[in-house]
Amino acid sequence: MRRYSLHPIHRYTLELAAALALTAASAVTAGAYPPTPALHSYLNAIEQPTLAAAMKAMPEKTGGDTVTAGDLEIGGIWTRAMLPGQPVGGGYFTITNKGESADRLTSISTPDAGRAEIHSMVMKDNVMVMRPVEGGLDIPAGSTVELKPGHFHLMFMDVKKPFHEGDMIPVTLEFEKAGKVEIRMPVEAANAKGPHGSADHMKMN
Ligand SMILES: [Cu+2]
Repeated sequence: MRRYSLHPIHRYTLELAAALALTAASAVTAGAYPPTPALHSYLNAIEQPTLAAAMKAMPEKTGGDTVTAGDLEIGGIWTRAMLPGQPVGGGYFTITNKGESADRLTSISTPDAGRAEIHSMVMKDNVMVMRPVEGGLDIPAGSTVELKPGHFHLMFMDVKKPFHEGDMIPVTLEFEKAGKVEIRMPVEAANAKGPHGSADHMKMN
């Protein structure tokens, strides 16, 4: 007989509680419609400790999803909230090339910005300035390339609506070999230094 650490019915309750909490939270945040009476009675039926346990059991997210495309693994994905009227912003992630041949990130697009470029930081007259990376960003075989503040980064320009903390920005990356890869960038606080849950992020708090 198989032993469960939690009786199946309790596990189900936990999952249900978590799902309902998320549904209720997004319904309230979206403001599109109020939580339905049925949802209310479900929530009332769930004991507070159960709900708290369910919330606690959910894993901490670090920079959204990790996306695999061929030999490439993209993780630590994040972007930053913008101030009202700020038309540009950076995008960050880490690309690991587990393959035997180099690839190259050639273009970026998102419905949330008019334009997106890959930038590097270079010294010019003793000042660090941003520059578009000509011909794309090389991802050498067996290496990891980090896009982070002060280094390589994506630059979103002509942003239609300032990115808001908690939003997800859909971005299409295009690689020479791996082709088109869809990622979702979680929007962190305007003063964040790294993806949620990372050491850099912790230092800020
Ligand atoms: Cu830039």
